[in-house]
Amino acid sequence: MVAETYETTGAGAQPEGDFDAVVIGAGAAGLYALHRLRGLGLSVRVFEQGDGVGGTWYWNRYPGARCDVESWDYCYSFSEELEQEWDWTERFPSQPELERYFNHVADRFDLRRDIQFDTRVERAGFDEGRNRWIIDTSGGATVSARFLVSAAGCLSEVNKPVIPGAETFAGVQLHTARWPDEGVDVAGKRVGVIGTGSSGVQVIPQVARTADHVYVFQRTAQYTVPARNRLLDDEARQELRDSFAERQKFKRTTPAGLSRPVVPASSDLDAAARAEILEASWQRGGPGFAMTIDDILTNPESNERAARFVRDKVRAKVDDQAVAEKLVDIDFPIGARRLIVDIDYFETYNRDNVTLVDVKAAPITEITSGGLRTLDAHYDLDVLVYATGFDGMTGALLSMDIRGVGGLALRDKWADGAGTYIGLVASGFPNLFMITGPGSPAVFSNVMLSIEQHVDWIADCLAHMVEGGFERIDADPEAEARWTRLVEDLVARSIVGKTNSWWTGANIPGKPRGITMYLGGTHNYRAACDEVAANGYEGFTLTRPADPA
Ligand code: N01
Repeated sequence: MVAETYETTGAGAQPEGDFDAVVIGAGAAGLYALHRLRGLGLSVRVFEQGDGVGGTWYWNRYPGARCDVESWDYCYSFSEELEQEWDWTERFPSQPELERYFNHVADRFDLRRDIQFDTRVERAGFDEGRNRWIIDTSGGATVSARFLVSAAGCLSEVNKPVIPGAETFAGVQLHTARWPDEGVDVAGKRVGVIGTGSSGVQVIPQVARTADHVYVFQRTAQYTVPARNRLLDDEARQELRDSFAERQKFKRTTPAGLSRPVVPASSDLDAAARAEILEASWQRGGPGFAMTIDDILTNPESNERAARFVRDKVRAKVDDQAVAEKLVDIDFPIGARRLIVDIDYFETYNRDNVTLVDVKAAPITEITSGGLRTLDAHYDLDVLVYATGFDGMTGALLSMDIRGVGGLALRDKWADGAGTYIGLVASGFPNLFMITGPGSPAVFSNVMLSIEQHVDWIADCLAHMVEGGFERIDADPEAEARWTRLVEDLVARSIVGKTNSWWTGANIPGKPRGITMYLGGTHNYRAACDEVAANGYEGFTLTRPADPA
């Protein structure tokens, strides 16, 4: 039967498969969702646009790609056996190691048989007559599912700015998040890199090792702190194994979902004590730097002291002080953008084959067949790397045409901002769940722990529906409005986002501005979600087949 409010564009009007649940994406979230939902006895199909598992760690295979959450936290915790048998080799895991890990998980839990690779979900429309989603895929097939779960990721839709003349470039152009599996040989080549966010800061030192010359096109200087990555030895791994249960329990009580979080020092300190704490944090390395003292993110003076500390460190690392001044010309508080964690980034500017180009002073005007032109110069290039990031939080969801009750498009619902209820559902889109969606802590947390919490909540909700004979769940608009206000209030009270970045949507022309992540801490978020469930799915309307529409 064809939907009353939705017409498929797939090869046939009749669904080619009926599932209890369809999951979009086979990254960390999709894999765990498949495992949990299959465990409920549901029939599940995962559609994945790549030809392998791992999501972020499948796509971002540029040299230097590495996670800035420590390996012992950036992993699943649902299976102690999995944890006990896997050996992390480094403090901060690299892309190849993470890709191996997700492949291991897919094999260990026999997940591949329910994943259809090389297949994108293009459209999904809710059939109100049958309370099912009708889903069109890139392969032309149309399937239906009672439940639709987006595990499409919050940093997966690539942002590649349109620069005049790009199509004329004779060399190789590529985005860090679409780096080819076989790699790119930059030896002896002139390489341009646009962007100095986390991706740019990781890839630049790597390409500089073999390229003839690297031109870094920096528009916004950024705070970046050393990773102090290190190898883990057998003793460290044994200690992690032995502490598994305790760490899993503890990280669920912390704001960022980390088992060894930075515990902020009280701000009641004199200048010397502050400097000592900042120095200790700098030497420890990792992204906790802006959390080291409890007022850095709330008190502008304290924030400026921490920012000055970083700027002075950069000046000490970079030989050419004119270059150093460009690298520290930062006009926003530390922590207002995601803090970058680097390995040898600033040291790279001491190489003869690296040039920093300030494209805030002289913006990029065009790409030519032979390179890139700014207002005041032309740079001859063989390879042009876009380290220009993502359309975060909503990009992947809105790249699909998702239509809810009355044919309402999610794009239209979110035209002025992405409102959700508890970050997991959008009112008017029944039986659709989002993992790391807007209004959830998403990447403002240890995303692996957040993913598990989202999936567990969704799975418990579906089990409740199956047991209770419900076939439709939708959030009440008032509950959604209340949650969205809470998310906005938390953002308003914080220094976080007090500048333009992907966090605020400012990197995408026309995108509504505002942070759509829940900043109240994963422990509080978990409690809020649990309370909704404990109160009989408060804020939702659940419907049985016999109930009037
Ligand atoms: O992207 P970004 P990213 N002309 O948006 C520049 C996660 N991540 O891929 O700031 C010139 O941060 C742009 O300049 P500006 C992590 O959450 C994690 O680096 O807009 N420049 C900026 O410098 C991170 O926050 C890891 O002025 C242009 C850069 O491109 C998120 O992903 C590693 C431009 C984009 O920076 C995104 O990081 C990698 C233009 N037209 C990513 N357009 C780790 O775990 C854009 N830019 C370590």
